[in-house]
Amino acid sequence: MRNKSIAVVMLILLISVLTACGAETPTATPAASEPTATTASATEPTATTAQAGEATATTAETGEATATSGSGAATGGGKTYALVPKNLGNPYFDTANKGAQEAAKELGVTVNYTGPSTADATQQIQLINSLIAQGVNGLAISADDSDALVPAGKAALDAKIPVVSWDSQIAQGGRTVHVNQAVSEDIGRTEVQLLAKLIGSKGKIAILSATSTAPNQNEWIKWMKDELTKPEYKDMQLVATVYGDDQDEKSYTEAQGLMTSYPDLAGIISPTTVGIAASARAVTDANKIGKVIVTGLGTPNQMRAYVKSGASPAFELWNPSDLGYLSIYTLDAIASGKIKGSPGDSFKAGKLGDYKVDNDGVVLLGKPTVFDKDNIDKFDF
Ligand code: RAM
Repeated sequence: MRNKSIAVVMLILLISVLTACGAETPTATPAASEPTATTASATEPTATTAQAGEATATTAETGEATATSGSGAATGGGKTYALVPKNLGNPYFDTANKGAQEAAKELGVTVNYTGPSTADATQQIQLINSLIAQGVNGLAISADDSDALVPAGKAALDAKIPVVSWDSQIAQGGRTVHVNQAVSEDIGRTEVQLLAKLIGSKGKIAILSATSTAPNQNEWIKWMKDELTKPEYKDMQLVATVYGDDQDEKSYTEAQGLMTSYPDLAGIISPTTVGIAASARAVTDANKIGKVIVTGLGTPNQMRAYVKSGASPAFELWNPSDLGYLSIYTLDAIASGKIKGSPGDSFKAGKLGDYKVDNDGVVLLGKPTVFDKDNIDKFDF
C-alpha cells in the first residue's frame, strides 16, 4: 500500500516536471521557401509555385518593377496567374516557365505552373475549369486544341478572368490575345527551306508532328505543304505525316516506323521539340546519320549532340524563356487594366521592350534563330 502511494506521488511529480518544461509534440512545418512539386494529374492542379514577393514590388501607377530588398516585400496586388503548358515534363515548357517566373518576380505577382500530364485537350479543359473555380486572376494557356478550348476560355472570360493563349493558340472567342512565338507562315516555309538545303532539294521526306489536334503544328504544316508546291521542290516528295503526341517514346517509334516504311527516306521535318530529339535519336540508333536528315524545331540543349554528329545539322527555334516572359507581361497588362488587349493596344514587357496587339489579337515575339554547329554552343536552354 505504502509502495503504491509512493509510485502515485512520483508519477504526479514526473507529469508536473514535464509540463513545466513545456514538452510538446513536435509538429512538421514545411519550409515556406520550398516550391511544391508539379502535378501529374490534371484534376488536381497544385503546381510549382514561385513566390514573386521576395524582392520586387510593382507600383500601381506605372507598373514598373521597383526593387525592394529583403524577404516579405509587398507583392504587386498579390495577383495569382496560372501558366498552363500543353503538357508537363517537356523541357521546352519548363524553359518557358523560367521566363514566366522571372516576369512574375519583376511584376510582383505569383505564377503557378500547372498542366495536364499528356498533351490532351480534355484533361486541359478539366484543369482550366478547376482553375476558374479556384478564382485565379488570369490564365496563360498553350492550347492542346484550338476550338475545343473556346468554351472553357469563354467561361473564364465570363468570370472576369483574363485569358491569353501563348505558343499554341485558342481560337478567337476563347481568349483575349494570343502571344505568338513567330509568324506561322515563316516557320512553315523556313522548315522546308532548311531541309531542302540539307538534302539538295531531292528525295522522300516526312513530317513527324506533335498531336493531330495541336493548333500551332497544324498551322505550320499547312505552310510547309504550301511551300512544297513551289517548282524548286519538284524532286522532294512528302510521303507521310505522322504524330508522336509530344511523347518521347511514341515519337521515337513513329520515326522508326517511317524509316521502315520508306527505306530510302531522305529527311524528316519535326516541328516539335519532343519529336525532333526523338527522331534524331532514332536515326542515330538506326545507323542512318547522313542518310536521313532531321530538322525542325528543337531546343539547343536537347539537339547539341545531334548537330555535332550530323543527325540534325541545323534546326530552329525562338527562345522559350522569352515567350513565357512575354506571355506573363501580356496577361498582367490586361489583368491590371493597363490595356484591354484590343488591336492597337501597346504595352511594355520589361527587358523585352514595347509590344503591340495586332489586328488579329496577336502579340508577336519575333524571329526564330537557326542553330547549327557554328553557334549551338552559345546557347543554353
Ligand atoms: C513542343 C510543343 C510546343 C512547340 C514546340 C516547338 O515543345 O509542341 O507547342 O511550340 O514543340
